[in-house]
Amino acid sequence: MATFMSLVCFIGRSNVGKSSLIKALFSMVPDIGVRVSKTPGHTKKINFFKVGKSFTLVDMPGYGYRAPKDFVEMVEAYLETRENLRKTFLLLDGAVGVQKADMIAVEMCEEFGIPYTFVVTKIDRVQKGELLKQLLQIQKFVKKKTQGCFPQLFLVSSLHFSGIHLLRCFIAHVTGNLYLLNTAIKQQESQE
Ligand SMILES: Nc1nc2c(ncn2[C@@H]2O[C@H](COP(=O)(O)OP(=O)(O)OP(=O)(O)O)[C@@H](O)[C@H]2O)c(=O)[nH]1
Ligand SMILES: [Mg+2]
Repeated sequence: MATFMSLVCFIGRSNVGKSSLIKALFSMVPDIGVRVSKTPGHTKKINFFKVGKSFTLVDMPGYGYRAPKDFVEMVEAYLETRENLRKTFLLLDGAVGVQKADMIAVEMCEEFGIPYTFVVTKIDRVQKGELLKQLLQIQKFVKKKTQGCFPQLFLVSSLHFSGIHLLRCFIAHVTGNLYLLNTAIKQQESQE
């Protein structure tokens, strides 16, 4: 039944790359239809993408610049009541790390005891030294300021598909779908 389907949710500042990440993660599912835009604040509503009968992905509107005015009410009400939410991925831009606006999402997850994980995005755009500096700061933040945050960071570039497969496996794992992912990979390999 749809209401008991596992959910994974993607949240982060406007333009951080939420919709692009969902698109990259599910490039194997051609009709998923995620929309990406150069204009921050593109995703205004909570969007749901059902992945077969296995689970549903939730693309949240961004917060911060050009966020919908009712962001907190809308997202908080949603996250608070979802018992089947397996994981919330909180996206951080690799160039800037944790920003003031991210505290809205961190506090929401901590307050409601929502299991969440940081994903560092757009790593193709950041120089290695700068990225390392941001990663160390994020790790320090996770250790000192959070309780419910998964300690492992995921690094991704949706443009170059870096780190995408590892995150796919993690999502399959947290939603209990590793078997399905393996089957999909084998099917794809046999078609190549
Ligand atoms: N270089 C690079 N650009 C990216 C990457 N991911 C996203 N972008 C670009 O960043 C911009 C915003 O991407 P979206 O995926 O729409 O961001 P969003 O977080 O969904 O934005 P809102 O819906 O407005 O909150 C687009 O121009 C993307 O092409 C990446 O990994 N590398
Ligand atoms: Mg979006």
